[in-house]
Amino acid sequence: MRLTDPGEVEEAVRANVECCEVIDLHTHLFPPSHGNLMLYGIDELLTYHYLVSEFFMVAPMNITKEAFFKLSKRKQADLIWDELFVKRLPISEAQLGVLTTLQMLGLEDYMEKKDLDGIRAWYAKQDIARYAQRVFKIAGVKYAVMTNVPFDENEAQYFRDNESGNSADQDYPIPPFLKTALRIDPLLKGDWGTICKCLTLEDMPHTMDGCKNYLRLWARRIKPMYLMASTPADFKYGPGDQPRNEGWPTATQLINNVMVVIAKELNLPLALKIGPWRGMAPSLNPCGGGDGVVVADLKPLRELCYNNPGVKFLATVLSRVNQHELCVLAQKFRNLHLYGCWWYLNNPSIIEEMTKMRLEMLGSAFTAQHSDCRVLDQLMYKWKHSRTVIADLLVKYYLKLYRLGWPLTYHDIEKNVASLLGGSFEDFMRK
Ligand code: FIX
Ligand code: ZN
Repeated sequence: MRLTDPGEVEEAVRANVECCEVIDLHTHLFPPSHGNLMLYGIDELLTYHYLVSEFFMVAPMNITKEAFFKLSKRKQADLIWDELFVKRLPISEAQLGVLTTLQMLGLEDYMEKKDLDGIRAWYAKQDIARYAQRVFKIAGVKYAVMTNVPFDENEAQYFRDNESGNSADQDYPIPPFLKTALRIDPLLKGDWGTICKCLTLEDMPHTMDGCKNYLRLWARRIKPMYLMASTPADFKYGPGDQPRNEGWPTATQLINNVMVVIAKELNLPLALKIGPWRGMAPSLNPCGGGDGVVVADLKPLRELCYNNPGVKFLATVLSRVNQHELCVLAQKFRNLHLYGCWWYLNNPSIIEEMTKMRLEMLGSAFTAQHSDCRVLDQLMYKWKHSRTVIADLLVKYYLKLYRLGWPLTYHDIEKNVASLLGGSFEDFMRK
């Protein structure tokens, strides 16, 4: 039925953005069956690498990073709680995120008393499998795509025996709310050393063919939704690219002769994550927080899309400066789909700016957000915070349509919101 006044439009938008079951197309979550890899709970929330970095901005100088990283998770969490939540008002996005999470779990009483041990005791009573389901339900996430790194033995061990790729055959089935993605950064890095070590583990020759067989094997094992890789800060593609070591293939050769070939053969999209500067602040590397950002050269993305019309690319770019250029690329190449506000961009003010730009340049043919969660519980706050910004924006955009006299129905809004929060991604994957 047609919506007949601005109030109805606004109500329809807010209700749909709040209730839409989203697809989270990039996270670092794991299922409960993957042991310690699955992070959840208050100590993990407090020691999220975003918060560790913020902690060291204000921590007393006598707490060295070396000493801090030797402490147990619990002790690290105590220090962070004390400096960021007790001594100061927790107003950064990552700090507010912890509070939103506690509120969404109904733990306001503990929060009001700043009772960290009470929160810990609450968590200790949870059954992890049931809790995981509950978090997905509260967050309104239909499924989240994991990041599965075959080059990391800690992770690989959980998939190694699963040649058939049929989750029903596994001792530890992956729950339906988690999907796999095969992460292959060493190829984009031209890191032949790491690749060779892993080829040896699988008894495969140190050749391009060996490398292709390695990816085929891992694709059979984990049945990924897509292949994914992140660029190094000094990424070069094409003529200027040099091998990292004498006798090694270049990143360009690995991309052209292995990555793209396998993506085509297995009909898997390539998700490219462009713009981090890995290990920029090495002393923060132990918590995963040492990475910075660079303004990237997007010519390689253009070349890849242009030269491989038969391969689909998903892309997200870390620098704010690159966002406009990325939108132009997405408008021109129908094999390119943009997703999310990644990492340093996942802040309300920047989500607002980027989503506006994308709506204006791409309509609804993009995916507005992904969470990048490392800790299960973060799904709740990251999606809640994003939904708030997206709803405020969409009210304005749909009201423009309404004021122009376009016949808007509740169903139109429901469909459009679903597109922006995962539907466009699924359409792109199907096309
Ligand atoms: O490369 C990535 O997937 C990044 O998202 C992570 O490495 C990063 O540490 C992160 O957690 C960002 O949110
Ligand atoms: Zn990530």
